[in-house]
Amino acid sequence: MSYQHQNPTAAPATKHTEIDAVVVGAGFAGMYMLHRLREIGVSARVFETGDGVGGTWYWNRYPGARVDSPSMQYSLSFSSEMEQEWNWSEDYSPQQDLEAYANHVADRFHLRDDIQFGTRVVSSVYDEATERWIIETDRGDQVSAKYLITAAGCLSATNVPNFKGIESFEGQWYHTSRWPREGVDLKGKRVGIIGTGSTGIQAITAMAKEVDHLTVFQRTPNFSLPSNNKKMDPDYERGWKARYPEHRQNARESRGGAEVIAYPQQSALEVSEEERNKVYEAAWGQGAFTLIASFTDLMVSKEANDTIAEFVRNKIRQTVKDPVTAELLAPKGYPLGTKRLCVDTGYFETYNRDNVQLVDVKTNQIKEITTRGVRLEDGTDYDVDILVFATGFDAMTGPLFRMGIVGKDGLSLQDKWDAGPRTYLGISTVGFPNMFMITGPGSPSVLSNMTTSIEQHVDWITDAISYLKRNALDKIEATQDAEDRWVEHVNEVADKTLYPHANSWYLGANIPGKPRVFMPYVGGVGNYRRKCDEVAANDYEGFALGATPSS
Ligand code: N01
Repeated sequence: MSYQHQNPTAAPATKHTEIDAVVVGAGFAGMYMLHRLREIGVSARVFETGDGVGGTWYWNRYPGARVDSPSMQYSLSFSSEMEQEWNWSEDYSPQQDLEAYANHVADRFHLRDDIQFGTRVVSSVYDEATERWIIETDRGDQVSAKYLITAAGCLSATNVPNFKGIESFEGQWYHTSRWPREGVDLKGKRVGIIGTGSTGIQAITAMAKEVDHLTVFQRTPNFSLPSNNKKMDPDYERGWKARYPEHRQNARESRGGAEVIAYPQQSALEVSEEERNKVYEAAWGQGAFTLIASFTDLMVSKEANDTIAEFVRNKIRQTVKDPVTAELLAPKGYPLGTKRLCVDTGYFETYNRDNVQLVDVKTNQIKEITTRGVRLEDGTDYDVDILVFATGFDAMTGPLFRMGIVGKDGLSLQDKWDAGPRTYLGISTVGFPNMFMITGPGSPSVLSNMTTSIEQHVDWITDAISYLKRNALDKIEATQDAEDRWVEHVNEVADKTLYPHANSWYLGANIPGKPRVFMPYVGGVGNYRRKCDEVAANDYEGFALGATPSS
């Protein structure tokens, strides 16, 4: 696959450029949004911090970066020609393939003409006098837009913990989501990595094969399932393509935005231990998230969850040869799936290598970064040449706050969400008229196959703007009552599950001081879509619509 990096980009916006819509971010969400806005005759400008398209797949180029939704489903469905013509090389695509695909989308639909790269939105202020958004960038652009559409992703605001002494480190350090395009030469190096979430697990597995020595600093072990990734079987791909519309429809109606072959019908507690383990073994063999769909109650009953958690812990114990390391890697104290499940390609086996050492930084925390590496509370020093932070993101709200969004009455989004995000459908928030969030907090977003959820939001937003146009309207804002009821519903469904039982980034628990609120909507992609469609069919129930005096 080849693509051009130096394709044309939109000319910088001049001061006070007037435009219908500003879209922030040129990942799959921003690109598809631009495409749809053009279709309905809405002028748009996309601002993108990076110098290329792809969002997550532009930034996260650390060794081992790979998607954990199946390639045939983690892709855009809006163009059946593209769907048929594009070929994926593996069941679970590596970053390189996904970035190439993103570039293909941009080229195929000539999207770069309206994307301004290398430009960060730093301020987005709603001007009540003109009822327009004034958007400013770090390159001095000032644009006035009727609509502000955020497409900056849920996991794009990087989190580097505030470790004492980090500035004194004399080696090189990197956050995984800001990995240099030219790569990092790890050969012969002593590397330390902090963090064992989805990113750490992938990076550790890949880097261990390259480095001289790898020290893994683990605070919380994670449940990780084998992907069983392999080269794409051309027959499988052909078969899938022959029934693409049906597969896509099933994904749209599913719980998680990806087609499920068969939904479970039984509780894990209804069957004998022997029968249960047989089901788990079969699902383990199929790989990735199949395991969590083995029984109906794994995410709602602690007792049921304990059975699957112990099954996975036993797999870890069987894989890792050193029993002390195995026990440190076996997650305890939170239900499986309540922190994002990880998917790997030989992660636990990595700890059988002579050049990999696991260090527990839960009981003996990181005290500081020294000139030569990492020092723990008890004074133990680990000297490294390169330090890698796989320490995650200020999820969901972080990317929005970094855009400097200020709505009516001078209220910043940050202040409005001081106690946690409040939205209607995860798309809109009271006090911020004509602002749409793609995969915002309160929508299935990170609990789903992202491409399915992105397309659903973009289509809904496009329909909403078309509706306004058709009815000579140009103002849309959630009502307080609708927002309050939606927030209540989001919390209610989350509280019926085990999700709130872990310190996860879903709850903001990874960022010191962040309010503890469960952010994504756990009610399922299919149910959520039906609710959104119902709102639209009822003339945008729960929204106040209007026309600006000059329109
Ligand atoms: O980030 P994370 P991530 N001292 O927040 C540790 C998606 N994704 O980048 O758990 C020591 O999950 C932290 O420890 P703890 C996916 O949705 C998808 O890995 O807070 N350690 C944790 O181990 C994923 O969930 C894909 O105790 C510290 C780690 O850093 C999301 O992105 C691939 C620390 C952070 O884990 C984020 O994943 C990759 C400290 N002070 C990512 N601070 C695929 O599709 C943090 N940690 C495959």
